[in-house]
Amino acid sequence: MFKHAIVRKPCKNFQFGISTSNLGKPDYQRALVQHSKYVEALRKCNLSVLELNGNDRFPDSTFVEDTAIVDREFAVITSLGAISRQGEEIEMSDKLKTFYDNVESIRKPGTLEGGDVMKVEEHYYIGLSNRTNNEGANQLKRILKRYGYSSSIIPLKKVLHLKTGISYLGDAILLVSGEFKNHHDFRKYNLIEVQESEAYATNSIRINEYVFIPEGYVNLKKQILNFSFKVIELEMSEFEKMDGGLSCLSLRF
Ligand code: CIR
Repeated sequence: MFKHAIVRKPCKNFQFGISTSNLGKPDYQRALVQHSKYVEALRKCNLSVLELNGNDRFPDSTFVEDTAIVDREFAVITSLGAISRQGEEIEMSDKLKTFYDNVESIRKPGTLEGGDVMKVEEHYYIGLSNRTNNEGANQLKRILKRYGYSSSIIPLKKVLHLKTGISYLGDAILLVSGEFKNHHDFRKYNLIEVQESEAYATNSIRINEYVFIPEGYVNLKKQILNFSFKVIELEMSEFEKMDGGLSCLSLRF
C-alpha cells in the first residue's frame, strides 16, 4: 500500500520543456487543472500528497518521477540524463530526507531517470535509454543489491523511458506495447497488450486498489476492467504534449 505521494505543479515555463510529440503547445491553465485532478485522485486513494510549487528554472520539473527511486526503506536520488533537467533532483533530495533515513544517490558520469525504473514485486527492471546509461544503471543495481533486491537491465530500442512502454499493475499483470510485446524478459508475466493506437496509455499506474489510466483510451479501459480493477480516468492531454505520462507526475511510496 502506498501512503505518500510527492508531486510538483507545472511551472509557467512548462511549454518550454523537452518534447518530441508533435502535438503542439500545451495550454498552461488546462495543465494546471489536469494536475489538480490528478492530485485529487491520489487523495481519493488515501495518499497524503506533498504538493511542491512549480519551479520556472526547470520546465520539465512537474515530471518528478524522474528525480528519484522510492522504496519502503530507502530512496535513491537520480542523476538526470537530460541536461536541461539536471538540478531538478536537488530540492527533491531535501524533501525525501524528511521521509527517509536512507537516501542514496546516482553519481556522474552515471545517469539514470526514474522513468527507466520499474519494480515488479521484489525485482527491479532498469531501462538503458538515451537518459539512463550503463554506469547509472550499474550504480543502481549495486545499491539495490545492498537492500536485498535483484535487478536486471533492459536495453530500450524506441521508447523514451522503460515505463513509456511497460507498466506493472500488480498481481503479476503487466501492460505492454511496442517493443515489449514479445520481449523475452517479460514473457513469464500475465501480459495485457495495448494496441498501438493507444500506446500512450501503456503508462498507467496502480495505486492501492485503483488503476489510473489516461482518459479516452476505450479499448485499454475495457481490457483493464476485464481484470476487475477499479479504474480512475484522468485527462492527460497537456502532459502528453510534453511526452509525460501518468507515472511521471508523482513519486509514490
Ligand atoms: C522529458 O523529456 O524529460 C519530459 N518532457 C518528459 C518526462 C517524462 N517522464 C517519464 O516518462 N518518467
